[in-house]
Amino acid sequence: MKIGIMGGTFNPIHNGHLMLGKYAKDLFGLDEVWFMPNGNPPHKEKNSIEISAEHRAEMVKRAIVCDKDFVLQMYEVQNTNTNYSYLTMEYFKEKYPQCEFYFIVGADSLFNIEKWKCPDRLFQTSIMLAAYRDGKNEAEMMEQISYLKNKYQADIRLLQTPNVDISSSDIRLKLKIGMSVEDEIPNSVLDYIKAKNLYSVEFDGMREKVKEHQSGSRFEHTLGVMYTAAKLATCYRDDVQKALIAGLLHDCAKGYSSDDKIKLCEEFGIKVLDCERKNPELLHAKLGAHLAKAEYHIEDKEILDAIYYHTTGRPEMTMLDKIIYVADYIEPNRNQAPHLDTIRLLAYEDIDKALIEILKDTLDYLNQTNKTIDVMTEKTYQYYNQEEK
Ligand code: DGI
Ligand code: FE
Ligand code: FE
Repeated sequence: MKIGIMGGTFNPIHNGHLMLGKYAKDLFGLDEVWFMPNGNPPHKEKNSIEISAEHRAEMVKRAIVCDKDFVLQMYEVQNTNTNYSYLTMEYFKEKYPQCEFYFIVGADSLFNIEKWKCPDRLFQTSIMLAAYRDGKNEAEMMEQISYLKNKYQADIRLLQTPNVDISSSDIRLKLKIGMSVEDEIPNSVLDYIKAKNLYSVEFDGMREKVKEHQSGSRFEHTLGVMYTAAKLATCYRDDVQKALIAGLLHDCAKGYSSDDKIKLCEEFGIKVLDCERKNPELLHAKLGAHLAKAEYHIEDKEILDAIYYHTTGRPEMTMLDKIIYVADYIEPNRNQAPHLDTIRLLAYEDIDKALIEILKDTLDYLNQTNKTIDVMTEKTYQYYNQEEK
């Protein structure tokens, strides 16, 4: 019998894992693939919501009913002190001496496998299948494989898979915000997550309140900004929770008519500039910051400022200001603006450069459409363009 071993946290299991199992099975003629959730992962991700091994295993169980050759292997869940792969595999080897084991790892693992405990003993128990996605550093991978082969007499083979961009951490973020993950995990898993209320987070009723005040597509945009802001905050080590809340509330005043925006601003003592009177739409940012405080009880100045300046930016923006400004422009539902592909990549490499590109394109757009330019938009552009030089 040829047995594939897919170990992992499976927090939660997703279609990428299932596809990997299927490719391993088909390409290497495996008789079974054992999906093996780990009990207590040795290198646990910070801030990830704690989900018990039992829940993770139950999700795996529900996900793998799609294939009769997929098996839930509970060994590491039940043996909480035996999480080292080499020990698990030595145990299987002894218990099932007639079986040949194929240990499936992602490309990342191939590069840090020497940091695992006793990689030499792991290599002795199993053939390694290294998952490889099209177009990703093939040369580096081949080099690493031949290095490991020479050093450990390891049997390592490439497992070529299509490029699916699904990750458990991304799914957890989407579930937290309340975004759809239907294309990323099986329905059976999603039903379980909903029934047990795993991963979801309460935003103190703010999410529902914003939803009431926004059209369907505007609310989708709001969720997209939350999602992108959280990813940018993670990338730049900023506060993810603040980014989520600022994203949630940034357009909370968008729904009012132009007249109401002016009226409300006057009522709340928010000064209305000339250019804002001509383009009352601009006021939703200032009004939004006011409502965030008055109606949503947000006291945090950083969050309120990020909302206040989200349309025009300002000189000396905080990281949160930049995150909301950029996320607003690049969130997944946006598709009109020019250079979106470039700016989306740039945002995670150098947020200031992304900021300048967005300001530049916004000013171009405003000039082309003969719209009045807010002094603050102009100032922001001057400031950052100057900084760059
Ligand atoms: O509220 P959103 O549509 O999600 O995004 P936003 O708050 O950035 O507003 C975008 C609009 O604001 C976009 O059409 C460009 C416009 N805008 C940005 N800066 C200025 C501006 N409009 C005018 N008239 N003047 C500006 O300086
Ligand atoms: Fe806005
Ligand atoms: Fe917006």
